[in-house]
Amino acid sequence: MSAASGSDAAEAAGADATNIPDDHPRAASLRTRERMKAAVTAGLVHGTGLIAHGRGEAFDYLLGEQTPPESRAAIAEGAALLRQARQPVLSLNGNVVALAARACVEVAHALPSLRLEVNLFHRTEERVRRLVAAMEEAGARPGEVLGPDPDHRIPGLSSDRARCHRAGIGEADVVLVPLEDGDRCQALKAMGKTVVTVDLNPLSRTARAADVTIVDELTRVLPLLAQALREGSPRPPGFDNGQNLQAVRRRMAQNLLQDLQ
Ligand code: PTJ
Repeated sequence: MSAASGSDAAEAAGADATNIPDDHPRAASLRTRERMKAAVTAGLVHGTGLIAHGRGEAFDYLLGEQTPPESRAAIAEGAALLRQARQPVLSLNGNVVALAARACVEVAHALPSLRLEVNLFHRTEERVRRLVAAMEEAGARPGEVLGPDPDHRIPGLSSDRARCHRAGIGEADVVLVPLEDGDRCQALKAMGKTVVTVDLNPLSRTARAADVTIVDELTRVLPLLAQALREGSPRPPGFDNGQNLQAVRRRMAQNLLQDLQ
């Protein structure tokens, strides 16, 4: 499959791969799984991205598969920080592009100062090129997505994720890093940056280290975030990330304990 085929091709391959009946109670979730599998075949998602996706699904069960009020508050806070930023950046990995390329473009176009940058843990130049092509196929302007030919490093990170662009993550003051793998969040914080993350796991190192953690499913978050960026929603008074995370954990625990119908 050519690099230019991108996530639409992954979607098409996924849709063809299995016949999931519309009336299956988990049809939407099963289709997303097929899309992720196809995105691995298309060279967009790393194999371990499927494991990350499964972990996300498990936490989404605990959340009740809907956006809770705590996440709405975190989205409003994150949007306010991004709007105030001198140089905001949305960091893209394989899972993020496969799940939500168009929604990421929508977020970028809702805040024209925001830069898009592909930054990978399991970096290969081929996968970076494919992900940039998938973003362009989803509506990003040619050259809008940084990623190939990085000219900067995040200090204190030994993984390939350190390789980034000075004009993107390097000089960013606020970085939105969805589906993050932990150590980079701490490295970005050590550089003095403000980190906003989207992570269904409220216990993860990223969730606890970020300035704003949106505990919710990425494809539910991005349209709400784009709307908040466009409308300039007010900042929630006294937002505290630690308290917000605790409230989400409590909500998950209550969901686990409640009697099922
Ligand atoms: O494309 P690469 O090479 O940069 O690799 C990307 C992955 C995702 C493989 C890498 O960053 C990784 O291994 O991440 P982790 O450590 O598994 O963390 C991903 C986090 O995202 C986990 O805490 C999941 O619960 C969460 N997550 C998974 N899917 C979603 C999600 N959060 C929100 N929405 C989702 N759809």
